[in-house]
Amino acid sequence: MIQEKRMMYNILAVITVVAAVSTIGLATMLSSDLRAVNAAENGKITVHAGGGSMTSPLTAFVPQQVQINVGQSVTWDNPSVVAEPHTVTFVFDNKTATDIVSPFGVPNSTQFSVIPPGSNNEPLKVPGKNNTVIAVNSRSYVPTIIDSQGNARHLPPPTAAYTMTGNEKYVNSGWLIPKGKEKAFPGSSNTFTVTFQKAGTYRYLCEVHPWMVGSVVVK
Ligand SMILES: [Cu+2]
Repeated sequence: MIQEKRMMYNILAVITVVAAVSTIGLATMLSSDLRAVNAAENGKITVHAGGGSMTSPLTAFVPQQVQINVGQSVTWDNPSVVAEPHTVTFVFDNKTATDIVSPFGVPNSTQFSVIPPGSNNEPLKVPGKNNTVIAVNSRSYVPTIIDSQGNARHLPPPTAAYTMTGNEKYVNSGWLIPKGKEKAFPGSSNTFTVTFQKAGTYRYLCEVHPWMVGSVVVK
C-alpha cells in the first residue's frame, strides 16, 4: 500500500515537472512571437533567427513567414541565449548552394600557428593529404551576394544591409551571433537587413541548420 502511494506521488511529480517545462517552453515561444508582432507594429519588421533557452534552444525562424510591401525591409537578429550561429540564406540558383565548411587546397604551405598560442586548437588537414585543409567557408560566414552574372562580393559585418533587386543568385547574411557573444566567432554578424524591391515569395534557410526555413512574401 505504501509502495503504491509512493508510486502515485512519483507519477504526479513527473506530470507536474513535464507540465511546468512545457509551459515555460510555450511561454518562451509565445513571447518571441509577440516580440516579432510588436516590432512589425513599430514599422520595423524583425524576424528572430533562433532563440529559446540554454537547455532548450530553438532552431527556427520566428515568425516563420512575414508579409511586407515592395520597398519595405526585414531585419533578422539572433536572440539565442547561447552563442549558436544561424544564417539567413536565399539560394535562387541551386548551383550557388554551399556548405558552412569546405576542403581547400593549400599549394604553398601547410604551416599554421594557433591564436592565441598554446590554445587547444588545430587546423584540420585532410588525413593523408597535407596540402588540403578543412576550413569555414567565407561565403557562408561573411555576408555574401552573388549577382545575376555570378560575381561574388562580401558586405561588411556585423550589421550588413542589402537591397535585393530580385535578380541575384545568392544572398547570405553570414553567421548571425547574439550581440555580445561574438568572442567565439570574431568577425561574425549580429543582424542582417534586406530591403525588397520586387514582389514575390522569397524563401530562405539557415546553412547551419538546414531544417530552419522561412519566407518573406512581398506584395
Ligand atoms: Cu540556424
